[in-house]
Amino acid sequence: MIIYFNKLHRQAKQTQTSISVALESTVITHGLPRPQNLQLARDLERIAREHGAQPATIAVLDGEIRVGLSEADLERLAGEPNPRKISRRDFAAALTKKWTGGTTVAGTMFAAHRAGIKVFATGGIGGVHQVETLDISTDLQALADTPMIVVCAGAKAILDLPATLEYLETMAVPVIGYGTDEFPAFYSRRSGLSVSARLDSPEEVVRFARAHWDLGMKSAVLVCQPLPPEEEIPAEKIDPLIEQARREAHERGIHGQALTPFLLARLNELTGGESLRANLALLKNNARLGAQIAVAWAAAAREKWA
Ligand code: PSU
Ligand code: MN
Repeated sequence: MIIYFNKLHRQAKQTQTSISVALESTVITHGLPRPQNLQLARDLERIAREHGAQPATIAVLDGEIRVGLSEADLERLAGEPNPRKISRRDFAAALTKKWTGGTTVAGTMFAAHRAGIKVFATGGIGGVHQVETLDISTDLQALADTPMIVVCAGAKAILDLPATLEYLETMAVPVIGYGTDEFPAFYSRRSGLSVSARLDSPEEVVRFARAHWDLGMKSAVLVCQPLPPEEEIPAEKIDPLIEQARREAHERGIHGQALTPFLLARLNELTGGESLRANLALLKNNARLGAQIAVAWAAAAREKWA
């Protein structure tokens, strides 16, 4: 397997103590419009650094799995005319066919885990879609079998949230409310659904994850942070628009990999850009928390091996 690490991430693998936070790239290639996508990619890296962590944006460029991108790589990815959306099953195709594309939550976890990175920040995870056919994101399976801390703002109401949470329970993935007892619903801070535990600081998250893995668990720890209150879109406003976007996807026969990007883009139109602003704000919020958790993780590791 070919995984190209930049120098810092090679060190990360060797020492296990360097402070890295993984960032996904499907959000750059498929989740956000241009030029906001490139600006966001840069902002997330800057925020991670400002909070003491080394950002590792993960993507596939010309069939090479890259953990840590240069500024030129970011620019290229954000402007790529026909980028692929690369999830776990797609890596062999990406390598042999020399694809360029963004890695999903599941794809990013695959590469980050192999690079020895413990913490990953994203916007929203994929989940169980509300469609007639079976559509369950591989993100859920990746969370089931990859021991990493994943920071998100929950899953958005384009998904079947109760079914998504049931699946995570079946797969033994702890769903942590960060500063909340409720599962956040991406654009909304609340969903009426419970998390499995509440934690209130990066140090608590690290202690929890260590306990989870010391018990021999193989699953991820999913840390769900509600978006900032001033960015929230009330459920009464967003839910009917989500319903409309879903109906349109159905009418136009959009399904599979294309479904999530279509729903995100359509919601942005229907909300006049409000959903995009919320999305950008929560991504930044999560990059900050991811960096803080990575710093706390490294401090705990140093203590252990001192
Ligand atoms: N949620 C978002 N924005 C995104 C995605 C999810 O708010 O861009 C992306 C993530 O990369 C996630 C993927 O892993 O969509 C899920 O796609 P699917 O439902 O096809 O598994
Ligand atoms: Mn799907």
